[in-house]
This record gives sequence, C-alpha cells and structure tokens, in this order.
Amino acid sequence: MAEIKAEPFAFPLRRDKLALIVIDMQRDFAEPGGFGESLGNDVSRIIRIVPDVKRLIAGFRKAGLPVVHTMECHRPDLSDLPPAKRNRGNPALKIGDEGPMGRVLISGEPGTAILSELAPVEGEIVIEKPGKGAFYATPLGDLLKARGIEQLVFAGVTTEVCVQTTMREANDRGYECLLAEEATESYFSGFKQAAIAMIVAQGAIVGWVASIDAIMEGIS
Ligand code: C5J
Repeated sequence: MAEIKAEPFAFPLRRDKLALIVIDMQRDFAEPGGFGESLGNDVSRIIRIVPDVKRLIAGFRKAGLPVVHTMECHRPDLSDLPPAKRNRGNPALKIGDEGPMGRVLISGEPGTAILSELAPVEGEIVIEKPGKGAFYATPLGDLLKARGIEQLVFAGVTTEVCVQTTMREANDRGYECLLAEEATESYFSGFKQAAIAMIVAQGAIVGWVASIDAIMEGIS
C-alpha cells in the first residue's frame, strides 16, 4: 500500500480517495486591519505560511486531486450568527460591523475573501461556514461523499481552532485526516505544537501530521 511518511506512523494513502481542504485563509484573519488583528492577534504569523499553503495547493492541482477551500463567514442579515458568537472576544470590531475591509466576516465582503495568492480556481469547492468546523451547517459532507473522498489533507488557520475543529468533525465522520505541518499556523506560539500533539496522540486519535515534502512525494 502507498504511504506518506507521517507522525505518529505512516499515513495509509489511498490517492483516489484524497482531497486537500484549506481552512479559512481569509484576509480578515491574515491582514492588518482585519478581524484577527482586532482581537489583539499578531497576524504576521499567518501571512508567513502563505507560500507553503500555495505550494501544497499547487501540488494537489498538478496531481489532479480535489482542492476544497473554506471561509468562516455569515449571512448579511446575521441570521446564522448566534449572539454568543457575536459577543465573544470583546473585539474592537464585532462580526457584522463595518470595518476597514467591509463588514467583518460577512459573505461577499472584501475582508472575508480568501487571500488572492490562494484564491480558488474554477471547479474547486468553496464552503462558507458559520462555525469553526467546516461540516457544521454546510454541504461539505455531501459534496465529499458525492466525490468518493475518504481521506483529507488539512492546511490553513488557525491550527487549534478551525483546523482542529474540522479535523475532529471529519475524524468522527470516518475520514482519515492528515495535517500538513508547515501549511498551518496559530496566532499563539505554542498552540500549533500543542494542537499537533493532541491530534497525533494515542496512535493518531484525531489524525496524522506530515511535512509538505512528504505529502508531495506521496501524491505525485
Ligand atoms: C478563528 C479560525 N480562530 N479560522 N477562526 O476564529 O480559526
């Protein structure tokens, strides 16, 4: 069986069942003036991984494998935004407020967009998600099932919030999940490694982690 060198042990690759899922590489989380910065975060940490995420996406496209993009965002009327989420974090800008890049985390606004370097191309799945996990209140599960996808490689931000939540959702739904180490980041030094340790503990209780080079070697 084909394998990808990974931790805590080799990932059992089934190439025809594999897709890449890129979580929330949005301007609002990565650029100065956006929602992430309004919460007091150092967004330069996120921008730094863009070349690595780009390389991984390019590898999947070249291999002819599906690429899925997610965006954390809400409807303009905020009907999918629970007050408990809107009020959390005590940010200078709340979700739905008018900010320097349009209304914060609202579908279609400039700040909600995926970074231009990582923009989806025609035919790729784009999921708008109101939660931290990409399966909650979205068609993601049905879309993956329709394509016969059973294994997911994860990239994006933040490792310990939307990436880990989605990996846990996917793991519970029976997907084999592999995190691309250099293609994910946290605002907090230490949280990324802590999240990875949780994911791979107890014999890959949530999933595996591998380098981009190892993933590229496996899929090419
Ligand atoms: C957060 C995310 N951190 N994409 N969103 O609120 O991880």
